[in-house]
Amino acid sequence: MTTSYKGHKPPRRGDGQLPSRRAVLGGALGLAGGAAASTVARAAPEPAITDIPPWMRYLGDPVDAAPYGMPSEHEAHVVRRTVSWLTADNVSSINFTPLHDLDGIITPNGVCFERHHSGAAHVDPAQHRLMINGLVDTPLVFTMEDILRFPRENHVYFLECAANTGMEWRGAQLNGCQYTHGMIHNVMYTGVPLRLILEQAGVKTNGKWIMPEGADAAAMTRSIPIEKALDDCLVAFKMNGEALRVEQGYPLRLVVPGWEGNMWVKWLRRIEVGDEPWHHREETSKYTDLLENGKARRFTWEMDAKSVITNPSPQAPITHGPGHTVITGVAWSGRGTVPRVDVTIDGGKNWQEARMSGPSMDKSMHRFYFEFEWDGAPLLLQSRAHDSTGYVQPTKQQLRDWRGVNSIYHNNGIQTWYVDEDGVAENVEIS
Ligand SMILES: Nc1nc2c(c(=O)[nH]1)N[C@H]1C(S)=C(S)[C@@H](COP(=O)(O)O)O[C@H]1N2
Ligand SMILES: [Mo]
Repeated sequence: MTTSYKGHKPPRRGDGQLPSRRAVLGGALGLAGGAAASTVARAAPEPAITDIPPWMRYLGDPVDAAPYGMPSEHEAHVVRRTVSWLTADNVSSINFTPLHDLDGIITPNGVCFERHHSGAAHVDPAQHRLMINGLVDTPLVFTMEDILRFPRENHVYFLECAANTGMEWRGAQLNGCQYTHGMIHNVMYTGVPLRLILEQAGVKTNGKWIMPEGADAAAMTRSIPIEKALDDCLVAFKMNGEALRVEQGYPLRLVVPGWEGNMWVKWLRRIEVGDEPWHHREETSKYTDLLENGKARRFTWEMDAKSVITNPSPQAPITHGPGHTVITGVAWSGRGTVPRVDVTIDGGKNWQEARMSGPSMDKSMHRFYFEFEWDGAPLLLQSRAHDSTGYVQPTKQQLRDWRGVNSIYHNNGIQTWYVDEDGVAENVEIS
């Protein structure tokens, strides 16, 4: 099988953060497959199973060895990573979720990506307060103990930074789904509906917007319409059953389901009610899309449907050679569920429906799988999400036709991985 693609060998697992050449493929790949179903096992007997391993010869750790459990030492590579040239300092910074090392739909707390404008604040919950002020009948202040006396709810939601995949607007750049798509996490939140807290203070009839404020040195603020605040926003204190991590806003964060991550104010200390948006920095100079005609898209809150193949991908090559191969990835939509994801192995000539697996919840991540017989020829892998509103994930070129290339936000275009004969994957685009 031939292709016009000429590239270098991309870095192997673990060092994928080097920007790859902006590879563009003009080539045509035929459809792989057709091979007879192969066995995925090896012939018995084998010493690794017939010999007694060291860990069967001695007693294991006592139950008090790890009061707070950590992953196996063999999983030490499953970590958040930074991109050195992207983040000059590590305080106003970003790191990335290792999507290629995860499965299912829940992001473990220790690897949820972090985005801080002024570092992660260490807040004493005993001294922490949440104030509701502005256009309300009674300005109120709540302690953490007060918050825990409201009825609480549990919901699984994804949080995606609007800048996720932002480095790819002009062409394929970062070599790994951790770097191209890892500004997302998906956890179960326990929290109080913001509506109940606002109702206690009594929103005045001219109260049309809220402005949440963080207790970090950035004092992060955003304007959110009151309709959203009263609909499904949560004031959350737990993630995946345990207290929020410091990095995620301990002890209190705002959850704004389906909307861009910047609005999910961490270390939440104050919510002001107003009659118009505040036009703060994060909704004027940042988190807006400058179009070709000089106008900017603003208040683009909802995250459009998106998907990415996490395995194989540049940090997770196919190592087993040709034969039965499992492709997997994640999909999400800020407008609902993702009932369908299509996968192509030939750069979009033929699409096949992937198998969705796991709970399908509104504004949560979804997991898909696609199993096939790999004939060992190069692959051009893509996935395409369809959300519950009928919206279909666009190509990157469609996005550029609509919005130009000035923005770094809201890039939900279809991702392509080129996989060579050795199973090594690289971030490319198809022209
Ligand atoms: N107080 C405060 N809240 C904040 C931020 C911040 O810097 N300070 N960063 C925002 C941005 S830009 C994003 S994408 C999300 C990131 O949430 P995470 O750190 O849990 O991934 O938090 C948002 N909330
Ligand atoms: Mo963000």
